[in-house]
Amino acid sequence: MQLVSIIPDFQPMNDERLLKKAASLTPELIRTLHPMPEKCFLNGDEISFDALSKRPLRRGDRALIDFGCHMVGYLTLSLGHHGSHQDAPAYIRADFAEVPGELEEDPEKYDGWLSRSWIQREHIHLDILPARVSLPRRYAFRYVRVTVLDTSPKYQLLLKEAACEAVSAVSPDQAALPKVKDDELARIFRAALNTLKDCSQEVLEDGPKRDRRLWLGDLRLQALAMYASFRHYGLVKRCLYLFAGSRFPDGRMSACVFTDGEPAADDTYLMDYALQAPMALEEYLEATDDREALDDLLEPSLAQADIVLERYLTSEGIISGEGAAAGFIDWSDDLDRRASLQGVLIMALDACATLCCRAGDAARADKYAEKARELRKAALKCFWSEKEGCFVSGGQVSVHSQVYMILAGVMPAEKAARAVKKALDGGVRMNTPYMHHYYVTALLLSGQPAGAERHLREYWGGMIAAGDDTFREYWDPADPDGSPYGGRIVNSYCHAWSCSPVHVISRYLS
Ligand code: RAM
Repeated sequence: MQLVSIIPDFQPMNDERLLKKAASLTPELIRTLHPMPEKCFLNGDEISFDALSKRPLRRGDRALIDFGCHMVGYLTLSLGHHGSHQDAPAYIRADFAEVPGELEEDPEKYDGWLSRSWIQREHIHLDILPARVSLPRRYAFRYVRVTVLDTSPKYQLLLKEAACEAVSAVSPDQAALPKVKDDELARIFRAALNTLKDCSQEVLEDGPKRDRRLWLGDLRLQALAMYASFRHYGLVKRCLYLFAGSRFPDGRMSACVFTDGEPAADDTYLMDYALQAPMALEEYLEATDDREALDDLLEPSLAQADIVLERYLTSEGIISGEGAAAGFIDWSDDLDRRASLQGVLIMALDACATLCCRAGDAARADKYAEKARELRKAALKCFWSEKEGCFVSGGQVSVHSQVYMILAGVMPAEKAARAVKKALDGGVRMNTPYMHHYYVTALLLSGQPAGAERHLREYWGGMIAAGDDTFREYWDPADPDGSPYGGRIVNSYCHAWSCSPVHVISRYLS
């Protein structure tokens, strides 16, 4: 499934008042100087940084530096020379990686559908040594590999210092570790917290390596994790205002907003992402009771549900084919999304009803609640299969359909466990931590807490067992190197939607 939407001459509709408020909430980034790395490898052999810094390096040498933890920030290298006079520029390459596997890939061979410009690689000429070189971009990394492409027969290069300044809108000591049962859960919580920290920049980015911007589906899970940890409410509020402040001309919220320079809605609409808006607003208000946000964001958020009701529903009250084509749900080529999207719509309608109650508009709240009831009935009629003992969407059994029917309150509670089991045995599989999060919450909400905990330990714990200290955007334990983009070198290994264990562990497992 490729996600590339191009609408010729697309002009977002901007609300300057909301965007101004969003701008006023831009956080001051906290800058932390990272200590020099201890662990390094020279041409594959372990060596201390101290020893490495004294080793003359020549053409073909590769120094791998492990900073010991994932970070987002800027790198400065101090380089010197050894031997006779520097009679030619030194030429080096720096490859940054969040996980070691990225360094095993050849960027030249990547031929996927996302731009190769995301690959964190720099080529640098050093005309004069010694030199201090600040590398040009902000990087997301734990590992840096410096390859000496050339010096000359007269001199060698010295890599004397590698200093990193990490940036984030939050600091680890602003969040306490909840009381958890054991070390395994503590490790999962810490990695999820690191993930959230490194994605917390001037906006809640989806991934600090890629795409480095706001996505609405990711934002909702980050926000939940934020309320349970760093509590940077201003940053969440800023993101909610950005989505409301730059939209499609017809009022739909974009799946993603570009935030470098003037904020601008992307011309990508994902129905289930837009429907997160009322839910994310309700959760924000539950955490903050922020009246200003309710006043400003109520209408743009309700509009997301109204538009779907008007545009993407059949006369039977089921998501239409056109609607299904505008959904995301999970990275999956095979998935029939209709039942899942129906579930998301019902959840959004429930949130709209709660928002209207908050705003003191009981009549409007009733309308949304009534609509949600209608759509539940329609879903049961259209998707439930007595023969299969589970929900079937477009003739297909998937875990996704069961999960969203549970979350939307369509699944009869006593049937949930069997339906999920049926879908797990041969139904369409889940691929992203995003979907696995909703699976875990569906188990929690359908009286299966032990299964939820087991799954969280197995799935997120599997990434830790693979060596990660932040959680990646895509993880299939059966295919650890898989990618939705046509190459794992562009995958993000510290990804917003994967930080949800912070919320789940704090709320349900501690
Ligand atoms: C990717 C990003 C992002 C996700 C979208 C649907 O580009 O990984 O996190 O929300 O897809």
